Amino acid sequence: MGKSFLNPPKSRIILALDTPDKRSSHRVMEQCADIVDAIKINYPLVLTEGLGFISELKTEYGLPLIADFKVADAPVTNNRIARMAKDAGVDALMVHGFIGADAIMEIQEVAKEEMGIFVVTELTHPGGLEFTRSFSEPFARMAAYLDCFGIQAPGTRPDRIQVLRDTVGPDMTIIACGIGAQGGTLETAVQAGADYGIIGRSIYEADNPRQAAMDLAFSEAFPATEQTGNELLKEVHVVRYCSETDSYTLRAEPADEMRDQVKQFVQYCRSHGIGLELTQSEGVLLKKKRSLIHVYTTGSCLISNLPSAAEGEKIARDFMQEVRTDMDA
Ligand code: BMP
Repeated sequence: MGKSFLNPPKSRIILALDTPDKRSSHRVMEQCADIVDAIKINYPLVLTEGLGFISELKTEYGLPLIADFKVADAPVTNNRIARMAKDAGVDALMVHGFIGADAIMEIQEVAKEEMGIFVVTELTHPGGLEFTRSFSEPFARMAAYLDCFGIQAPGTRPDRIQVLRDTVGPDMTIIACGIGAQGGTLETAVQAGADYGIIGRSIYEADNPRQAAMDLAFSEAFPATEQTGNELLKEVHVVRYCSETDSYTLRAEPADEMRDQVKQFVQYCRSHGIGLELTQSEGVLLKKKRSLIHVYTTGSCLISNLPSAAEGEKIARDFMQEVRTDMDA
């Protein structure tokens, strides 16, 4: 495997810093720099603030920086763009796959060992299905053959991430766009084979970008139970954030010593007509304020319709306490 141009994944968030200007960018970065793994910067911000802002961000926050310039031109122009990006201190440059192997190799010549190349494969929006879908596997195969640092994949389509991971093998870095505002989730993207998720609006448009980044971070990095530390819950993590309804879905696993009690509780609810009975294997559905807890017969819980991850964690804890009290009685 070649040089890595990014830090090892922690939160697995690459922040799409698509903020309108320097001031708003610094406001978000000051809150999130210690949570996100890297920054991705796109044309609008660079066109507003200039390439010098890339160096400023790098000096200020010390994070790897990806330039999402989706380079897609004749080699003479691609090379100039790549050189300017490299001189500005960019760590990795995004280029379109459709420019072909020779053009990508020329960009690699410019980048040398100082800048990684991410090849864009399949776009996340519905139009991405029209054309890019048909070519995403050949693009990925080409990127692997040319030994590029990584590929972009659609976080909105985990099944496609899986196909692309199978195509490039285990070592290439996959960054998945479309997490959060476009409907993808970091958990499913990572499970499908992505290394990092690119998240923009769900963080920088949030009232509290820091909290949003913490909530969206990959659960292994910031497990909610680590913060609450209690013997009722083994694990709580966000599995989905819906930007349209601004609501969260969490999965909660009872502590090992609680699991049998939760299983018994499901049977108790079913035999006493409590909650909404689902089929035998699916457990019971319980309404808690404006949220729903789906308690599976295995004891696992899926809590949906939540205004925040913190609220979900509280509901999970209260629920486990209720189970313990009822089952002990
Ligand atoms: P947001 O999380 O706000 O949807 O931002 C996604 C970012 O990823 C944007 O910078 C966008 O240009 C980029 N992106 C994308 O959304 N879909 C793609 O297929 C490729 C992208 O680079």
